[in-house]
Amino acid sequence: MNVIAWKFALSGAVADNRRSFQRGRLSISHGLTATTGEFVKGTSVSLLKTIKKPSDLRALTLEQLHELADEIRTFLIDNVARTGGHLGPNLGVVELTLGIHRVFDSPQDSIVFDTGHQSYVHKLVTGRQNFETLRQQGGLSGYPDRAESEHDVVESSHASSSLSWIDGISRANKLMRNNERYAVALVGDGALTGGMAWEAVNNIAADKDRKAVIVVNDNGRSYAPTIGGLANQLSGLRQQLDKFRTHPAYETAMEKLKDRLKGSGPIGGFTYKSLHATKKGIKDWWAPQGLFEDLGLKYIGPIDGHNQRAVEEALQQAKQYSGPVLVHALTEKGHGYAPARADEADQFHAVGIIDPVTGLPVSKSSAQSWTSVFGEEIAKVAKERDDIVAITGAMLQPVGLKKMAQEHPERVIDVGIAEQHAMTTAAGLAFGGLHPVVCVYATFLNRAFDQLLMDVALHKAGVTIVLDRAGVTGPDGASHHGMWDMALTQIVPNLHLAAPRDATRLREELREALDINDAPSVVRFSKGSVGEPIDAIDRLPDGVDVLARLGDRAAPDVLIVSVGAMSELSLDVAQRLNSQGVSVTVVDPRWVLPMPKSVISLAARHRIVVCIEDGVRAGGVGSRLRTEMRAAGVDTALNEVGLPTEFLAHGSRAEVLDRVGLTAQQVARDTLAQVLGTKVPFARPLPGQDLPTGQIPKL
Ligand SMILES: Cc1ncc(C[n+]2csc(CCOP(=O)(O)OP(=O)(O)O)c2C)c(N)n1
Repeated sequence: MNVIAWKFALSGAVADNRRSFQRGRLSISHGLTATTGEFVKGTSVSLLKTIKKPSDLRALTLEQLHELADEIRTFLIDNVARTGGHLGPNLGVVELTLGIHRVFDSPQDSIVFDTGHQSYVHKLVTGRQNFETLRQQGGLSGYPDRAESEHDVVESSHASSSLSWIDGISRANKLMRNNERYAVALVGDGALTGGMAWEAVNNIAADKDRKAVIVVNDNGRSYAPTIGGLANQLSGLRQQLDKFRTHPAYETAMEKLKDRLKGSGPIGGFTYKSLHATKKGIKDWWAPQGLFEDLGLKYIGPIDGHNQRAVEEALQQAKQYSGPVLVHALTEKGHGYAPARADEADQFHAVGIIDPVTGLPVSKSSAQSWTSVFGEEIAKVAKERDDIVAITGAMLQPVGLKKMAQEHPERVIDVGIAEQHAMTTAAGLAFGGLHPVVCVYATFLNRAFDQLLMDVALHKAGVTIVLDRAGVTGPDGASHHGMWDMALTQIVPNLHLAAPRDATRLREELREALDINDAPSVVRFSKGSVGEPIDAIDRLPDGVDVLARLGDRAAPDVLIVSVGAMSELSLDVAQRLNSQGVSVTVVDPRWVLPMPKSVISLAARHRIVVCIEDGVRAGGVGSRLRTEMRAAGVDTALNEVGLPTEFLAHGSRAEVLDRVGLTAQQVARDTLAQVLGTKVPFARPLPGQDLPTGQIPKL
């Protein structure tokens, strides 16, 4: 029999959640003491299998709910270990998700998951229990997805937006007279560090008639511990929780007393005010309710987010309150799974394929990642230059800043999930004489575009922006491909943009970027392993690398302009074309902005230019090259090869590239047809050759 033994160390922080029971060969103990258990595959999710829709949850007893929560954790560990995914966050929201679905009525009530990486439990109780192909092409998305279920509302997965969503939904419900409908957001303490969340709270709180419920899933962590003033206050609170327990009876008694005193004349009113002040004083000392109540938002909590009864009582209370309300739940990321709890870095925020027993990766790639090349180099430069400071938006380790942070902690700044703030604070640091390096995933640059344009570029601030995970990323799907950055940055005056093709060029171009002190410089690179070095056969005086010259050098046909990580594919295309008698030059501009002059003059000497990039075609490098060529009077045909303006669903990087035709075979085929004059754009005819007779599309 296939037996998997797991160590469950259910180290719930809260004493009154302590329970221990034996079911089959699964032994789980919730509480302060860690225990171990064994799990027999296939026997442990029988109750979960009976849950087809949220209303099925309402028939369960509290004991059954506990059992279901354990089954869900078992299911998640077993399945996510095989596919990879966001394990820690989902283990932490089991009780909260069950509670929300029992108290509220989705899809009449809208449930919005901030960021959406913690929606696996929601998927399980809304009819989606096939996790075998999670995040794979054709399988379930790793985030909410409207195409999958009517219970999914928001699929954008860029953090801190959920409160704006429920502000809009609850306002619409009111205006449309859907007065019975609630809008509920589940938002992490990490996501609450984003400015958008506070803009939304300011609006939600202003309207007392809204049925808007904010459930804060406070686990003290983003990837790493959440930073900032709010986080410090919440962290102090967690330490106090064992001493001070909230109890709904406390609230109820206070409410009753309040009504009696208020209704009993001036003395009663005075006594109420004093009592109320005392209550607020005690609570404010250890709870952040003042923060929210000062904005006019009703605050409930803090509650133990792993105590099913407490969760549901708080949510019921929130539902009955006639106005916007915030429920503050304390949880643990990775709750119930010892390897996740023991993982200091990020408590299994996201894992690859792991051994469920040990939590260790099944196969450890020895290949070096782009991120680690950057991480090593920035740490080296930081040793050489005191003016280098790095900024991260709650992703210190994922963007490779760990080494620099260990060596120069004072020069690595985590600003929280606050990319807009990161960019402008960088402008301020540059003004103060430093050279800031803002490190974000390429997709999150979108958040900070105005700040890049108006605060950094307009003020000629020497800020370097390092974009990790640029291009097609794969399993995280539409919201996570880094495909917009090159189109966005094209329109920023004076911006310098580098797209290194390998580790050597990344180190080199990073250093070049750090020497630009009067304009923004961007260095963008892909996800995953960096691959073998691709050496140039020649470097032109303006820094452009020639990677290949194949065929007749006196009469070159095709100029391939390869952007960043597309060089391997570009060289493959060149070989395929050359085997058909086409002569090809392949160049890597290294810096695509400003566009090097040598690329324009090379374009003039070829019959067709093919620009290959893994960014969106519209407004991308190819389209910029066309503009620059035309401005220089060069009318050589140009084909922009890149990504369509579409939201590309999840799959592996290779599968997604194949879907959009970004393969060597397809590009070579198209280019050959263009050279032969059977596909537009037609290559310039050879001297003495007739104009192409290929089909011109009918418009
Ligand atoms: C705008 C934006 N920046 C960065 C990220 C990357 N990211 C995904 S989850 C996460 C941490 C979220 O922490 P929290 O909201 O507390 O949720 P938890 O994972 O703790 O459940 C970050 C930084 C993102 N999704 N969106």
